[in-house]
Amino acid sequence: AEGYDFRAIQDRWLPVWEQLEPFAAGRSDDGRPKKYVLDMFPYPSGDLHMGHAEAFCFGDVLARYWRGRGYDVLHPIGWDSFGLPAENAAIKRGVDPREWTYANIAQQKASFRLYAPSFDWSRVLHTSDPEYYKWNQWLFLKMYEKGLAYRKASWVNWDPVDQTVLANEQVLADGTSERSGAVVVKKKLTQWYFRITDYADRLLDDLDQLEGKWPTKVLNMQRNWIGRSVGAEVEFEIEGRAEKVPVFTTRPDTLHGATFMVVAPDSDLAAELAASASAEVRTQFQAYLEEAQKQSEIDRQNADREKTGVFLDHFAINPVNGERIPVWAADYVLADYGHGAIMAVPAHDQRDLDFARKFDLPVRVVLEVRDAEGEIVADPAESGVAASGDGILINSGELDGLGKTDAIAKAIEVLEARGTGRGAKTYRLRDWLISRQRYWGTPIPILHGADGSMRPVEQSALPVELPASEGLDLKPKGASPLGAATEWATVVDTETGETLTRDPDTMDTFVDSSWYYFRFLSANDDTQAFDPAEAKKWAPVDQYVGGVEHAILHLLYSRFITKVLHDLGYIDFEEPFLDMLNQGMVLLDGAKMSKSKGNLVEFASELRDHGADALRVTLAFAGPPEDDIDWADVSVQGSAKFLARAWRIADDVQKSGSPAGASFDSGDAVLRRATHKLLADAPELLEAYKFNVVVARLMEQVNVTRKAIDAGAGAADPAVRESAEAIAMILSIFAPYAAEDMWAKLGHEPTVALAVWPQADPALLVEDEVTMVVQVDRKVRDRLTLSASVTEAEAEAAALASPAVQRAIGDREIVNTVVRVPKIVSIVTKP
Ligand code: ANZ
Repeated sequence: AEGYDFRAIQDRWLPVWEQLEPFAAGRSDDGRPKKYVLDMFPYPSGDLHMGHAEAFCFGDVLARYWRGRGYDVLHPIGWDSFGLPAENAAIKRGVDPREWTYANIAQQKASFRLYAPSFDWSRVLHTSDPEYYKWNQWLFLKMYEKGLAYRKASWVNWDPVDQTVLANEQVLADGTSERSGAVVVKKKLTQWYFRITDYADRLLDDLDQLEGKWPTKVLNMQRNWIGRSVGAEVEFEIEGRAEKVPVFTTRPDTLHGATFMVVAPDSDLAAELAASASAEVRTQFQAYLEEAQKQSEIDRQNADREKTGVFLDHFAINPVNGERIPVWAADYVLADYGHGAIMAVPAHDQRDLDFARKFDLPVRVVLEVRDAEGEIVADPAESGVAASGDGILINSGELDGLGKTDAIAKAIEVLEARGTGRGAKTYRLRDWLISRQRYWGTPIPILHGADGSMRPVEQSALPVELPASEGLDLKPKGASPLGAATEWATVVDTETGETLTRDPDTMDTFVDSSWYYFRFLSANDDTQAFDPAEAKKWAPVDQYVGGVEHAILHLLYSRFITKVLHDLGYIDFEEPFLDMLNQGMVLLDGAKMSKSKGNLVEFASELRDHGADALRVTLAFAGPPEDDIDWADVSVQGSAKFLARAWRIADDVQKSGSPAGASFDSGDAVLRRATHKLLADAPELLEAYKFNVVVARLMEQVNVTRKAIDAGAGAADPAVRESAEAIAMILSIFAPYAAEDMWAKLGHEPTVALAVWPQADPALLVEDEVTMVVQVDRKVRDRLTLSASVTEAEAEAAALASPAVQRAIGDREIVNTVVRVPKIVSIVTKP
């Protein structure tokens, strides 16, 4: 057929590529540098959607770009295929979660096939394959050995709809579940944790290395999430209790102002103190605890909430002045932050002040704080406003006269000398709760003895495979459905004859995705999780592409596991993802697309109607990749027209009979300059993620090439072929099919994807020079050689700097200067 026909072109090249497998990484053993370019792997919850189309387009642009620069690129694909949606679909429709999952994967694979990201298909992984999750279990056991995986009973976030435990990270700011939307409540359960808090400092400090490479927003979200606070741990004696109680404070300088102590109602300490209180206090406390447990953590931290609490009938001793202070339980203190107990300093802390005023507790000022005018601020007890700023210590013994910072240091010194406290840090970060009471996940490889003992499953017995779902009730009940698979769950120790029970819980799927980028290096290796030699060659990931919704969870866990693998000696680096691009969202009419809103643009139908190339060019051209794309504002037809124009250039060159392989040192000079400018600029633009600018530059290049052909050079001009080849190579990162067809028309073998881009010729990048005439009082006094793109100011300055011009002006006054760049500067003087 005549003309550009995207369907014919797709049909022509897809089988050729599949035959060639040009994207298998590591095939060239010629010492070329490597790049590991990775898109966050998809969850198989249906077919691919426009969000996938966008993210995988951008990842592929970068992968293809680096190949064009001569790199050996690893660009793998896999599926994050365990998790709740499969299970929920199974419960709703009675299908097997396994069948549902793998059917969706097959559909997504088929869509990817036509969309044609340059994946290395020889390394495909699915986290729900035993070949994959075997290594989750291996990782778990390594961490168990190191004490990094442990079990404890604690208050956990409980999703009453999904009937499962949630990690802190899965509870949204409004206290609802990220998954079901239900209001999350607290429940005390024995669960498995990964000790990520051991790594808090490293996770925080190493973020500095990513500065300028990761989006600032993501770095800050991680910093806030880890939430390091620096201060002191102070030990308070409690009358009638043998052991002292530590509190965490950022303000040890205010110790002399501590007039009461507050413990979290849901802490063990509160329960213990209440137990030895009067019957009346016990009843009050019980009622208060029940009330507190209904509040979300967010509400409890809300400073504006009316303060509530119960006096626990106990007194603590302030270690710096021996003062006897009452101990209260109040829900504004959280059980799992710091030590779950605080020293309350109402004069200098607003929450404590609100509480003191409500319950009539003493307020003692220990810092003289001044306002902006230099006046001492009003007494907090009267004003109701805590004096939280810096000031001079008073009423504080040896701290008197010091400023806040010095007093903090001195207070820590004093505490340490007396053995009643020390400098300390605390973190907002909690240990990672990894057990789930659900079916569709990796079984935890632990066996429980009847006596409550635990033993790890032998490495040689891995994987512990999931039993079939048939016959199991998958409906969430708060206990894992695996417990009911009696045959599976019961193991008899062959040596001792002891009957053991398998741990029935499965792992959080964030465990699966915390190390999958290592598995791609050795996806088919059944002897190890990954080969350290392969990791040395390919890892870390040079370029990661994915949604900002993973800014905390997935990225923090991945960084943690990378550090663990480093400490275990498997790798020699500590950060998994060197550069990161967070793509925006694809919207429609300014709104997020969703099935329920009925405003879904279907990827499959866009792909069918417009083809992969037009879709990809549209996504890349829509704007900076970090910005949202409104599908109502883009023109896929416009992209298709551009592709047809580009393709026709190669078609014209082919028809002109100009030979491939001719040298490019002649031909239309203006066109050659444009081509080389494009070759020079594209890399820098692409590395700065300015994909849209590069598409615009390609459009321009197509236009100037067409102009050159029409203006007489004709399609046989070597400069036209040179331009067409450059267009094909650069266009191939956005529109691989059209570019491949162009490449063939230009007389080359497939595939353009492996053609290394030519270097721009520096001689052709030198800007044109022009001769500028300088007149003084209408007489030509000098001729200057200047850049054609000289500005008016530069031209005027150059003219005035000319000795010949200065001589001609002499000491007369200049009354007028007319500048016409780049031709003439005309100076008029006062006679
Ligand atoms: C005395 C004090 C005096 C405090 C003062 C502050 C100001 P960040 O910065 O968020 O780490 N605190 C400690 N543990 C707590 C818990 N489990 N629940 C609620 N509050 C807790 O906050 C640290 C401060 O928050 C600590 O320093 C403690 O109050 C309180 F003028 O101690 B401070």
